[in-house]
Amino acid sequence: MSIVEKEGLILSGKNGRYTVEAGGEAIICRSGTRVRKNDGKILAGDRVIFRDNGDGNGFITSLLPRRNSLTRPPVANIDLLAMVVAPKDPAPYLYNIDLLSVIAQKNNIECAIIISKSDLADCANLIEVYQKAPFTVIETSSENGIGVEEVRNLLKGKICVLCGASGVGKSTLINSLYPHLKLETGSLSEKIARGKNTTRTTELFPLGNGTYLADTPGFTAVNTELYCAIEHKELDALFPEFEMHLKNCRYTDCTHTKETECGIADAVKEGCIAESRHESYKKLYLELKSVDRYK
Ligand SMILES: Nc1nc2c(ncn2[C@@H]2O[C@H](COP(=O)(O)OP(=O)(O)OP(=O)(O)O)[C@@H](O)[C@H]2O)c(=O)[nH]1
Ligand SMILES: [Mg+2]
Ligand SMILES: [Zn+2]
Repeated sequence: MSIVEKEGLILSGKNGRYTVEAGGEAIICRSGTRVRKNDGKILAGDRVIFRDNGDGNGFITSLLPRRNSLTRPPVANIDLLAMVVAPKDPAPYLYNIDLLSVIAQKNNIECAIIISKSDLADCANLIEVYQKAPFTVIETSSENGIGVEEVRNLLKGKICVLCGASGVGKSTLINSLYPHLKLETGSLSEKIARGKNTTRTTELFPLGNGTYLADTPGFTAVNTELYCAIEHKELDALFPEFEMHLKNCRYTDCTHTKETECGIADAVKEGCIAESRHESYKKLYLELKSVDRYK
């Protein structure tokens, strides 16, 4: 059998074995240490050149340039980062969502907010916060099917990543979108008892017509591990809703943390910017500033 070089997409990888999709087929590949040494880790979403043995196996010979990549969750070439947040069980911790949105903005990745478990509590407040951001916001419930079609439309033709705290219902939502996947899900009490996520690896599912969706393990905490080297001075540009108000700051070097005559603080008072977003900004600004000092 002749060996051909092909281009493919990494769906998942474990212990040096990667599942590569090419022409609608999944090929199990190993990779040369040279590929990993030169280019770093191979991630789900990476495009690669591989030698197809023709028997379902192959060998990755090179990694093609990336448009973007994240280390947590580890995915490359992302079109859409969909952040899932529930009104309760678990309670929303918006700082983590805002931190993820900043990382997405820095990497030029479109952001959306998916509110899950809308059957459990009123979501009006969460919707308002993120519509002002301004992100696409979709209210969903896997319990009664609300919003599922809207999410399906949002994902169409894109490489998408679902992320959010453990237990918000990412895998359950993927199962209601694409029941054939039958992903493992788990109750909060089971997760707490095991101290573990139900989803433990990041995997990209091919859903046809150029749509790919990654389920990721939920985070219990996102620390400001500087996965994408954000400088505190550029942080205001990574909150898109701040932009039109920056001109109203009295001082050109306004940090929007404590100054008087600050356009951002005024916009919060007027209800144009959500207070929680400004709180996240201030917290992250101080954290990044303390890190920058030691650089
Ligand atoms: N009431 C209600 N419960 C839901 C909904 N979606 C998911 N759940 C429940 O929430 C629990 C957690 O769901 P998972 O889908 O495992 O959550 P996950 O975000 O994938 O969690 P990790 O994989 O640990 O990150 C399960 O018990 C689900 O049945 C929903 O829309 N409404
Ligand atoms: Mg899961
Ligand atoms: Zn200001």
